[in-house]
Amino acid sequence: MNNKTACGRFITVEGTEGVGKSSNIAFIQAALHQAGIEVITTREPGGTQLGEEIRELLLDHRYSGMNADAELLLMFAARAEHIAQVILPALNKGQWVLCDRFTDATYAYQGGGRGIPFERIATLEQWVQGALRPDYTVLLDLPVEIGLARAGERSAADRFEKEQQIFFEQVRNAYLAQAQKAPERYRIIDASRPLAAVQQQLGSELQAILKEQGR
Ligand code: Z5A
Repeated sequence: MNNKTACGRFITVEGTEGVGKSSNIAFIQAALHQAGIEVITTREPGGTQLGEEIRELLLDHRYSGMNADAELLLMFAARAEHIAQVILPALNKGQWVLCDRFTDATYAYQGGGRGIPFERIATLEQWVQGALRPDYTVLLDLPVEIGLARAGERSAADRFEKEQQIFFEQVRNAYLAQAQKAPERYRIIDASRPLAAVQQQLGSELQAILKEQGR
C-alpha cells in the first residue's frame, strides 16, 4: 500500500555499503528541483534531533554487542519520531520527501543481516507507519566486494561497517528479494558502473517516475 492520503510523494534510496547513495541523492534532488518539485531530503536513522541521537547510539562501537531486538526497536523509535515530525508534515503540505534509507533497510539489515523474522519487522512497520509506505524506492545495487572497497577509502568504519562480507551478502540478497516482491515500487540501478553511467540510468528512471506522476 502506498502513501495514498498525502499529496506529496515519498521516495527512498537504499543499498548496501558504498553503493553511492550520497552521490546519487544529490542528483535526484537536483532533478526533482529542476522539474519544479518542492523536495526535502532526510535520512534514517536520523532526520530529527532525537533520531540523530539514536543514530549515534546505533553506530557507536561501544555497543558492538548490541542485542538485535534492541537494534531493531531503536530503528523504529527513531522512525516513529521522524514520521511524526518530518515525513508526514512534509507530505501533507504537498512536498516530496527524499529519504536516505527507510524500512527496506530494516528488512535488509535486521532481517537479512541479523536474522530477525520478517513477520516481526512487519508488525512494527504496521504499528509505527500505519498506511505510510514509500511510493518509489531506488535500490542502488552492486557486488558487495566493490562496495566495501569503495567504502574502505572513506572515513573510519562505524559499528555496521565493521561487519564481515557475509553479513553484507545477506543484506544485499534481502534487498533483491524485497525488490522482486514489489517491482512496481522498486527501481533497481546497477551501481557498479562509473558514476556518469549510474546517473544516466537513474535519470531515465526519474523521467519515467515524473511522467507517471503527471509532471
Ligand atoms: N541501518 C539499519 O541497519 N537499519 C535501518 O533500518 C536503517 C539503517 C535505516 C547507517 O546508514 C547504517 O544504518 C547503515 C545501515 C544501518 N550501515 N551500514 N552499512 P548510512 O546510510 O548512513 O550508512 P552507509 O551505508 O555507510 O552510507 P554512506 O556512508 O552514506 O554510503 P553511500 O552514501 O552509499 O556511499 P557514498 O559516500 O555516496 O559513496 C561511497 C564512495 O564511493 C565515495 O567515495 C564515492 O565517491 C564513491 N562512489 C560513489 N559512486 C561511485 C561510482 N559509481 N563509481 C566509483 N565510485 C563511486
